[in-house]
This record gives sequence, structure tokens and C-alpha cells, in this order.
Amino acid sequence: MKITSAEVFVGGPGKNYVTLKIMTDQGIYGLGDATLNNRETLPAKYLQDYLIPCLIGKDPRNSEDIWNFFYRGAYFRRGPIAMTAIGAIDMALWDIKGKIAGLPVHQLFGGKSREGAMVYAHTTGGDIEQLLDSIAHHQEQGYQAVRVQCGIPGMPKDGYGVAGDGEDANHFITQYGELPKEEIWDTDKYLRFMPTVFEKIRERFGNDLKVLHDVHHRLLPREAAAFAKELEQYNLYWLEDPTPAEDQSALKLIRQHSTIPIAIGEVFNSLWDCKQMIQDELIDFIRISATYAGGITHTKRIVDLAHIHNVRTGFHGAPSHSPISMAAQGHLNAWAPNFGIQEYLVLGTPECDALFPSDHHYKNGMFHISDAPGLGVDFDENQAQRYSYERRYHPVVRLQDGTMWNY
Ligand code: CS2
Ligand code: MG
Repeated sequence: MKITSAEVFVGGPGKNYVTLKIMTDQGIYGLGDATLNNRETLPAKYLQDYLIPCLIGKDPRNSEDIWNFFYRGAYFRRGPIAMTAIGAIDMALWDIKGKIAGLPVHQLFGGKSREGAMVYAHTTGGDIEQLLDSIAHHQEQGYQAVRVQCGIPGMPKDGYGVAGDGEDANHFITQYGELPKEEIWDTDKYLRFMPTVFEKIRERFGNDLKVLHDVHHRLLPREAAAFAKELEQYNLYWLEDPTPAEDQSALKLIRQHSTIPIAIGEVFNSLWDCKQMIQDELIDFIRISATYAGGITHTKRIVDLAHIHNVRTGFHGAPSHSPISMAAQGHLNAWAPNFGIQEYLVLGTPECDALFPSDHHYKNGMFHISDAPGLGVDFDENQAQRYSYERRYHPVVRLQDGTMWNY
């Protein structure tokens, strides 16, 4: 069996999805996702200029060898652009493998360990009342777990993860600007206010609701340790990215002061980035994604390392991942013995469903993977003609005196 050609498409409804399609001499094709949020053309170009020419003629069944050919063979290893591009190839090769076997991809890892995978949604509010309404709305949709982000009094209402005035908090997703929007951050105000939010959530919704919160890398280690200690009483499911992830030894301070579960990893793209924090058991959930961390082959390797260190999965699932990598993660979630939770926003528009038809579905707080062979997602090239690339940027963050901070 041989790879005969491969093509990259960039575009989608409101998103610059980067979709790779690998064709074989036996008519079977595989699909992969290389959507590196807000830098989408770069993995696309890397695929077109460097990786696809080497793929032609290779046996698509040898996904491990092909992964290593591109990883080891690049000399300059790792980084989000290369790992996202390699990951798309890897997903497409697992898709082909499953189609050859006539089996859904999770069967190739060891089958299902659970029927549905618990997911969490994003809830948000410019103020506490709006946030509580948004949580109630999501509970009505069946969610057992929600991420909560709230506007901070005295700070502009459009900070990270927060619906601004006039935005629909129940269907809010971060909008990325044509140029980087500048947000303002005030750590003291945030640290004083957030505990009152969790208090009100527990008062209104009780203890069963799983509550998650994303600090989005904003705190210094000492601040994060004090915050984590204070929040322990509210029994959070996790506290995400309390500090910037580059400095993993900083996490020791948080661990020494609190038993709050910590979730980190969405900005990592390889096992080597998260090895220390997994081996030293400094985190409880690993947040890598199949999109940015080299596809299924490499993500599974990280999941296996995490398993022996009592770290559960909590894959990144922001709406920027296309349904192809959400399916790749769905298959890993169905299998992983150390599955924790999956970030998943039911915002699927009819346009997105038409572009990526599949039978995977959300029901009552759970993601259910279909038994279709391969990844179980298709790609409609006619629909794809409707879309093209539009440049977008993440916001940037400054302190009130103008100092640059971490988005
Ligand atoms: C986030 C993301 O989903 C999350 O937990 O931290 O919203 C993140 O800001 C984006 O994926 C950045 O590309
Ligand atoms: Mg996050």
C-alpha cells in the first residue's frame, strides 16, 4: 500500500481549520487536523513545503516509522508548528489504519473502557449573576462539569474567557481580532474577588457540580500557592494553568501548600515539555491535545506516562480544534484507563457539521464516539470551497501601568 498524494485545505465557518487529506493507491484516504490556533498557515506551509513531498510512496500503515522520520529527521525537533503538522499526518494515518481494519480507532488501542466520556463546558459572566445563570443553563443541557470564568469588578468586562456587555454568555466563545486586542489585568483584584465567586456557586448549586477554573497563566508562583490554598474549601475539580508553564519547578510551591487538583499542558507540544511535571507528580490532569502534541501516536505516549504517575487526562478542546482532532481525542478518551474529562463546547453549527460529517455526538454531559471505521469523521471538499483563510490574533495582556503580561 502506498501514499499517492496529500492535500491541505485552510478555512472553515468562522475558523481557519487546517485539514490534511492523505490519499492512497487503494482508494482509502485519511484525514488529519493541523489547526494551530491563530498561526494556521504555518503548519499548512510546513506540510506543503517539507512533509508531504517525503510522504509520497511511503506505506501509510507504518505510522510509527513515519512519525519518527519527521520528528527525528527534522534535526530541529519539536515546537508547535512542526508538532502540529506531524500530528495531522499521524491522525490521517490512524484514520487509514482503522479504515483498512474496518474498526474505529479506539479498537486499535484496546477498545472502550467506558461508554461515554465526561465533558466540561465553558460558563461565563460579566458578573456573578450572569455567571450563575450561565451555569444553570448548562446544567439544564446535562453538563455535570463546567469551567467558570467571571468578570472582575474594577476591571474591563472583556477579559480572558469572559463575555463582555451585549455578548450571549450561554454561547460565548473567545473572539480573536484582526489585530491583537489589548486586555488589562490586575492580579490583586482578581485574587480578592474570585473566592467569592466559588462561594456563591457552591451556595447555589451544592457540592455535586464539578467546577473548573482557568487562571490562564496569570499568577506568580507564590500568588498561585496562596490562591490554591484559599480555594481548597470549594472543592474544585481543577485549577488550570495557575502559572506560566515554562517553569515547572514553580509548581512545587503550589503542591507544598495545597491539595487542589492542578491541570496544565495546553501549550505543550511534546512529552519532553511535560515529562518533569508528570514524573514529579506536580499535576493531576494533563491538558495536551492531539492537535498540538504530534497526533495520536505521541499523545498516547504522554497518556501512558501520565497513567503510571496518577495523572489523568483532561485534553484541551477549545473550539479551535477541528472535529477531526476532537475525534482523535474522543478515541483516546474512550480507551484511556486514566481518562479524566474532556473540554468540549457544543457549539457545532450546521455549517461545521456539513463540512465535517460524523456520527460522534454529545448527550447528557458525555461525548459518545461512533463505531465508524477509522476516526469516523469525513470532510466535504465541496463545502470547503466556501471558505478561505482570515488572519486572526490572540489578545495580549498588559498590567494597568502598561507592563506586558501573560495572555
Ligand atoms: C483555553 C483556551 O480552553 C482553554 O482552556 O485556555 O481558550 C486558549 O485560550 C486558546 O485555546 C488559545 O488558543
Ligand atoms: Mg486553558
